[in-house]
Amino acid sequence: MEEALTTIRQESILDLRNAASEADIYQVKSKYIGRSGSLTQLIKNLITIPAEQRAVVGKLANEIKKSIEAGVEDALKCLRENKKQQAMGRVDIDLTLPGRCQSLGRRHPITQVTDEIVSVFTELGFQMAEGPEIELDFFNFEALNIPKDHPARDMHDTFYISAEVLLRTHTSPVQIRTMQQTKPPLRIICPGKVYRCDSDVSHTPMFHQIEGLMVDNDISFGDLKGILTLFLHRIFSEKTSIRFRPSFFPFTEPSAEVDIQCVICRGKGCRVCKGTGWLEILGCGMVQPAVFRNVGYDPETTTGFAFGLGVERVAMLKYGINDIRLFFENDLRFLSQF
Ligand code: 2NL
Repeated sequence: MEEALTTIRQESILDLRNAASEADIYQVKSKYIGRSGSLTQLIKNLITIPAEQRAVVGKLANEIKKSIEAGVEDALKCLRENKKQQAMGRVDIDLTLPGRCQSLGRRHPITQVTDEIVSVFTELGFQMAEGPEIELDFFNFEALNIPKDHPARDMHDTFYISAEVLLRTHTSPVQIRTMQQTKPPLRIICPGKVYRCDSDVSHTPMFHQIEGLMVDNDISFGDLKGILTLFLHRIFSEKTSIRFRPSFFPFTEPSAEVDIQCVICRGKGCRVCKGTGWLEILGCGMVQPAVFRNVGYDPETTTGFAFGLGVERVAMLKYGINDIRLFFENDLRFLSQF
């Protein structure tokens, strides 16, 4: 029996040494000291040997059992430690490779031009004002001297939500709301998204507009010309010629459209300016007394000028872009040039 024990001890040591996985180790454990393991069986059979030998052999058998248990624990610990080391020292990451370049984001060209325009006016003491894109007919049309049957409504290609609710077609309602809430004097600049049911190379159903309004008791057309000339010289260049042309808007009287010298041909006449040498850039005028009356201002003592421009149009002329849709396709090859 002692011989059998020695064999068990030696073989179990060899088996544990060859065990390559946790499953292997548990198999070795059960082979020797499991319920029907060889050492377990042998211990059960101790009863069959003479009592004087039993004490010695029993002690030896117990020692072997203990050493197999300890061997199994050691083997498991060793295996787990190895796995951890392997995971930490994995060589499938090449630390010498250069890092992946994280490209820096930037503001959309429309946002850049908007910010640039707004900052020219905030430097002149204008305050930025914003308002809702879903508007009431009253703020978008009625208060601006455009009643329901007015032909100017056709030009606006309005998206109606219901008879009285619509997507604003310009940012003028922001100025109406601001005037309703504040007494003059007033200097505000109102950038924002506007909507018109129109779509081709120079029109998108949503575009960006900036309107400005200056109100006090002695504002003249001279103030309008001075401020808008200064503004256009800042956005384009000091050398750009500017002209004011008579025009019509229901909410201003007198009204004008402002042209800049063609940025492409410098006034000689080309395809972009249709041979005229001039490009229309904004609309403006002295605020209609009716508009002041609609917001509760006294039209006898209140004067002011207002103007409106399309941001996409300014950006297209500034950067020589011929298709407005490029701004909305989100192609980074286009957008990252600005
Ligand atoms: C254009 C013309 C313009 C205004 C907008 C305005 C606003 C109020 C009162 C009076 Cl609250 N006028 N805005 C005035 C003249 C022209 O825009 O062609 N925009 C692209």
